[in-house]
Amino acid sequence: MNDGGQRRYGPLGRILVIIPTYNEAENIKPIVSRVRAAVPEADILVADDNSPDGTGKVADELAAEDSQVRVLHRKGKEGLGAAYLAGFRWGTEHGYGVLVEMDADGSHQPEELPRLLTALKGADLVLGSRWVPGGRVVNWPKSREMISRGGSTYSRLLLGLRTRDVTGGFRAFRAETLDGLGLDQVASQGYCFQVDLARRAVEAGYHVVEVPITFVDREIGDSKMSRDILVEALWRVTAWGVASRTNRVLGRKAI
Ligand SMILES: Nc1nc2c(ncn2[C@@H]2O[C@H](COP(=O)(O)OP(=O)(O)O)[C@@H](O)[C@H]2O)c(=O)[nH]1
Ligand SMILES: [Mg+2]
Repeated sequence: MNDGGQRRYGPLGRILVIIPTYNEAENIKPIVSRVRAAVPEADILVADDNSPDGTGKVADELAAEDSQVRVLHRKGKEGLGAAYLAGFRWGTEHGYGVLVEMDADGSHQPEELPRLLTALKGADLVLGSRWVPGGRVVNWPKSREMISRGGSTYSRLLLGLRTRDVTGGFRAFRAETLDGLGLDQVASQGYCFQVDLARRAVEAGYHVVEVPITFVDREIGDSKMSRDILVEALWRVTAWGVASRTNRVLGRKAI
């Protein structure tokens, strides 16, 4: 918990990098090898939603060659949130002390992961952040940048968060932090999953640190961002904002 920086943090323990995939057959090999090179001690869990393009099969081939690569085969496309929840469950059951979220498409650069892990030595949760000084985006269409910045600003205002990048998906959690987030109650499926976890961490009083990252737009494959995902994010964030304000007025604890 955050007690003004006085807390002494324990060692990080074993690291699991969870990579959710849906149709990332061409991206998965390069990203796995970059993670292995950047953080050789970390294990990797690919959480694939039965991608029609055969990503799961490519991941199986990688796992067959390297005992530090594992694959979680899920039965169908259930969204980013559900894939991460399954990955977190697998990771905590297998005794990992650190669980990392990272996209498969190269937008999150594995070479920046050591900086996130260093910051986690003195934090409960580290967010890779595009919107703090030193953070930036490369090759992202202006429209996507507007949606992302707008989503962060809207979430920050409604939920009273001080973190700048609330929607990003390059993060490192201590396992104890995940234990305290009430993951059983998380219903968010799409990208608002990231907002949901960030607000839960802040509300639980965890020490959340942002580390600047350079986010590079994917070169291969398609984004899974959709209108449905945006609509889900908008209504959920609005509902959380209204609920936390109402609870504050009534003196109840928000969930
Ligand atoms: N397992 C799983 N992975 C997903 C799903 N939706 C997106 N992803 C993965 O989540 C990561 C981020 O998605 P991406 O399409 O790059 O989103 P964008 O960067 O916001 O355009 C990528 O690694 C995707 O393959 C899903 O429904 N299931
Ligand atoms: Mg992407």
